[in-house]
Amino acid sequence: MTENLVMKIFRSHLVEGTLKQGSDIGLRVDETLLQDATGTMAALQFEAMGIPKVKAKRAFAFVDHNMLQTGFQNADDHRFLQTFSNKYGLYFSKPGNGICHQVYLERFARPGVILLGADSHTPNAGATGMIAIGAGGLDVAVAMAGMPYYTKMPAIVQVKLTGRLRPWVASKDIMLELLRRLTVKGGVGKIFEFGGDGVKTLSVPERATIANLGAELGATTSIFPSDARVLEYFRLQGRQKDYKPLSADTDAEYDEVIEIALDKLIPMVARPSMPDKVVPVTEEQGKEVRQVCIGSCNNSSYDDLMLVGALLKGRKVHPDVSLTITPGSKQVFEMIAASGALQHMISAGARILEAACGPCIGMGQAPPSGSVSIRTMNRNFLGRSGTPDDRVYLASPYVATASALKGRIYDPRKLGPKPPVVKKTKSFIIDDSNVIKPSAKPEKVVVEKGPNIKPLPLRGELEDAISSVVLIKVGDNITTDHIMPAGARVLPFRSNIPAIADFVFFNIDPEFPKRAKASGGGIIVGGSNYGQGSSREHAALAPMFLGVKAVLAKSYARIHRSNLINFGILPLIIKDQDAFDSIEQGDTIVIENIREHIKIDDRINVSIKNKNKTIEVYLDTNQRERKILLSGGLLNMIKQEA
Ligand code: MIC
Ligand code: SF4
Repeated sequence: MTENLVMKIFRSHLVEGTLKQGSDIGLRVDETLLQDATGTMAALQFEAMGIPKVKAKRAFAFVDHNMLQTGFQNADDHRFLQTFSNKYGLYFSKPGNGICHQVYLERFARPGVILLGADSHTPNAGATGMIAIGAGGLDVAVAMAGMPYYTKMPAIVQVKLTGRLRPWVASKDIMLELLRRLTVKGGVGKIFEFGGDGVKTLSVPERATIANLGAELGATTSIFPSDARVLEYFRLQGRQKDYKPLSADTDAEYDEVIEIALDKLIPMVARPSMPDKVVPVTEEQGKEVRQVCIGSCNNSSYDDLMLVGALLKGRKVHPDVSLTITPGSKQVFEMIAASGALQHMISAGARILEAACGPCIGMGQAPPSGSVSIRTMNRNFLGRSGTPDDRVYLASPYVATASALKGRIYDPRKLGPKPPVVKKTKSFIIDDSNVIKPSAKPEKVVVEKGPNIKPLPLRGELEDAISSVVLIKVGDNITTDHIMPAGARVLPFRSNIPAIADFVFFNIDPEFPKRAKASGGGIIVGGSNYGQGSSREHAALAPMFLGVKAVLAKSYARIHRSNLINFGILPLIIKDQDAFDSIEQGDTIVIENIREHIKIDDRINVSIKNKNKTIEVYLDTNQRERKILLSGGLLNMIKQEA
């Protein structure tokens, strides 16, 4: 039987179900990844399970998001994660060691492995022929405890790449093209497996940029074969022993095939404020630029930054532009310093930031009001930069650097026939001293919890009837950044749900938390692809804390839907447009006999009491999800089962 690559890895990890598209499956998870912004909650949840040591083969915790230390909160979170990791058996990557996805790719990724990470860009590691999936923190905590990851078997789409990229066109442009074609919901319920002749022209860091951006399509993950390019990368990292060849069989079948001719692509940009608003750079050129940010887990590899250094060499950043450069890891930082590229950057006038997420998550470097910021990042959701009326464009390092030099959105092809040639490195600087191994005497380790780390809120069992007011009605493609903003002001409260709850929907409707508290909770109404983007489960936990009982939306993004269920919020689906149109903010929604409905039937009658109207909604859950909902959340269910 011929098999594609995804099937091969899934088959060797399948513990429940059959690999039929749409079926519910359980997968054994080999490794887990936490970062500080989602990891402290996951750590509290793991502790609540009462298990003495992680059972995953390898578990990691990285500090890369909450790096501004304007108060004690973030530093306390770092200490909590470090001592937690020491005690429970996780490898701990210290602040300054780099962005979780870049460090994992450099030092730990291996073909054939399944990684579950509490961050939506976990698929980055798919560049090395492994399955890396982003999930909510609680799902990752459960995997740390040795339990499987449950999901619906996705459709497997082959993305067939042909030819070779032309000069000044980057791997970023391949994904911008896919986002242009498929939109931010085009990948929901799908895995993208890259194949075709063009694959071998792409290095591992280029592949990582692509796999990483698959998150913006809503895909479960993306994967490349493990081939000679992976071996080459592992050699440079001194870990050829981690290599094994792994690819699809010839004539393997896919649920769908998409073709991209690499030599037809041109430099592109995603316009404000959605990653799928993609146009050729030529359509936007000439627009004044006030800020350029190079970095994030999407484009901060050694190759990316060496290129930027070469482009900046002997030139000066435009007087009206603030250019920031964020290396992806300590390794990248050391290498650009040793090679001289860092000096070219500094001398050109760039502002060099520490190896972390930084501007990507609004941790500083908010751009001036209403101005254009070009970023090599993966998300340009309105306000994510920290400036409410930002105009953030996403682009490749070529476009970003050219625009920083010219002060306008600039087509890099006008800089010359070819970009400068960057000398290839013979080996990376290898130093894992910033990754702390778990303690050999865990019983002696005391987990340090500062005053900002508040106990986990839980809800009781699911009630049998809901009578609640519609607190807000929002449109399509609402992101978890809209529901639960990040940034320098809010991120310090990631371990403190009562405090962070005051920021729910802050950028859309700052009165939301007050209203929710005043009416003792309520209902959220959303459009399609509700909850896309970040995996942050705070976008479910904080509404739960405010008493939100249900969301009524046209459709959901995968991770957020699971997070809602994990915290006992009903993710109800409205299929009928008239029904959707008839609900307004302030309406009173009554749902009766919920427990019975969940047990026997997925169709539920909902009455809009003040309008004397009844509409139908659907739950579309599997048995396990129903059990979680009836228990009032996944932690409750695990406790009951124990
Ligand atoms: C993001 O890129 O939005 C984040 C910040 O990395 C999130 C995780 C978080 O909110 O902590 C993600 O992608 O899941
Ligand atoms: Fe960090 Fe940005 Fe990557 Fe999220 S997308 S992990 S915030 S660098």
